[in-house]
Parts: sequence; C-alpha cells; structure tokens
Amino acid sequence: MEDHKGVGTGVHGEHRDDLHMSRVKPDKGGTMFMLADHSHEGIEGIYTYDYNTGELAENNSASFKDEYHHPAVDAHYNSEIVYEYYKEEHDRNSLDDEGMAIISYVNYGTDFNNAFWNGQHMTYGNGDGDFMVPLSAGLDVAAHEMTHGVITNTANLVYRNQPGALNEAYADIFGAIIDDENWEIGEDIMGPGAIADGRTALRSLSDPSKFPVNEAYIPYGNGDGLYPSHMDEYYDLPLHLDNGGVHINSSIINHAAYLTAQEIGRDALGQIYYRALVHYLTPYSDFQEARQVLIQSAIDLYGEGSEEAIATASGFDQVGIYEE
Ligand code: ASN
Ligand code: ZN
Repeated sequence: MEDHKGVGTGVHGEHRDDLHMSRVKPDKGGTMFMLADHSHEGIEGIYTYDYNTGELAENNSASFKDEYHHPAVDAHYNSEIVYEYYKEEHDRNSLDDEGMAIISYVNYGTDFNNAFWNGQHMTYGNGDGDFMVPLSAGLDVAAHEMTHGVITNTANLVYRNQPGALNEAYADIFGAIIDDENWEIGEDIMGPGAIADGRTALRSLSDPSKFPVNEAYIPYGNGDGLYPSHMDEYYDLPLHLDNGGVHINSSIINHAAYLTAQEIGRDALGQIYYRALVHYLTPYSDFQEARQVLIQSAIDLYGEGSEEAIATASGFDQVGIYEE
C-alpha cells in the first residue's frame, strides 16, 4: 500500500481535491485505489468503507467520480476536516486522543434518513432522495457523529434525559463550530421534498423554534410542537420517546451555546466547551451542572470576570438555566 493523492466528486457535485487514498497492487494484477488515508502522523488512519461490500471504497483509478462513490468521497473528505479540527484546535489525536482509526461506512440501508455513531465507527445512510440526500454530504453531520465518538471517550454522557440531551447538544454545537457557515444542522442533506415543505435543515441553534418536532412528542411539551429554546419549553418525554428527548431538549443547550458565541465567537466557544467535556463533565451530568462547569472552564481559560466567562453565564441565563 502506498500513499496517493486522488480526486473525487461529492454528493452535490463538488470537486474534491487532494483526497488522501492508498494505491494497492492486488495479486491478480493491475492497480487499485482505496479510501484509506495514512497521511497523518500518529493516527492509524482514516478509512471509508462501503457498507454493501464490507470493504474499503475502491476504484480502478484515483478519480472517484461515479455517482455510487459520491457518499464515500464526502464521508472521507469530511472525516479529515473533523480530524484536523480536533487536532489543530484541541491537540486531540483522533476520537480517543490516542490515534484510533477513524472509520466510516457509507451506502448503508435503503432510503435510510439517518447517520449514527455506534460506539466504534460512523455509518451514513443515503436518504430516501426526497426528505434527505446521502448524509455524509453534511460536514455538520459528520462532525456531529464524530463528536459522539469524542464524547464516548471523554465525559461519556449517558444517552437519556438531560445527560443524553447534553450529549446531543455537544454533537450539534461542534457540528456548527466545524461547519461554520451558519448555525443550522443538516442544511446540506435535506432533499427536495423537505425543502419544499420548509424543512431547510434538521435543527437550528440560532432559532430552534424554526422547526417542528415529531408529532408524537407534541403532548409532552407546551403544545406549540416546536423545538424548545428555553427551560419554559422543556419537553418531559418518557424514555421510550427519543430516550427522554435527547434530540429535543438538546436545543435548549444548543441555543445557550449560540447566544454565548454571539459575544465571543466560535473559537472561544469551542475551547470552553471542549475543556468542560474533557475535564469536568461526567456520565450523569445534567443541565445545571453543565452551566457550572462551562463557566468554570471559561474562567480557567480566560479568567474570572472575563468577557468569555460572562458570555457563558449569560447564554445559560437567557435559556432559563440559572445560577443555583
Ligand atoms: N443521527 C442521530 C444522532 O447521531 C442518530 C441517533 O439518533 N442516534 O443522534
Ligand atoms: Zn447525535
């Protein structure tokens, strides 16, 4: 296997340059190219597999342009961006900070409108083509799923009720820090039917109530049926509905982070949230504890009374998570 730089085409037709891959010479002769990136020192590699074959995505040239390869090209490309963000900004070497392989599976299932981290690797569906397109097209989606991997290896927030909503919020917040063009999650993976219905993204950190929640959840909120942006709008969901609202109440923390970032910017927000995740949060941390340790992290990094510490507290105040 030899390092090689190739090219590819992404889900939306983008030309992807400098796609790190490997050139191999199979026993049967010829040359093959695989989405295995060994160009980063200290990490085992970044690998993109095709779920259907169970093998690395491969092609007989270094130009991955067939439509079938588009989801693999984007998963590979976006994984590298997320890896580099954690490395450059937080000196974190891969999801476990020990150089573990970053593995994605693409072309999962049929009409599958989701992506997930399973504790070991990422898996991306191709969407049904109406509500969603192949999910690896979203840098924020890749960053969301990979951040679940970082969380597993740090605070390990349990995936239910408030700790689960914090887990989800962290995944969205780093999704929006890394995919920094807006404060929406999933704007690049919505299909034509969704867009026609006004569903231009999955969630919004700037204005959570822009989008409706699943109908089944409505009776557990204040009745407006929208994502919450304040504790007054908290959804009291039972565990069998979204693990107690992990993707719903996360919007309250998302919005607090957004409000903080309006004062101090994405970079400082990322530093503060990362520090709290690695140093302070634990599996059963709730929203109140998140407030305390995020303010503490801001103080550690920027000092007591700093603009950053004040903006962190203010973000929580504005969503109704107050000092106790
Ligand atoms: N895409 C979702 C997530 O990462 C999948 C899930 O519900 N676990 O949260
Ligand atoms: Zn998630």
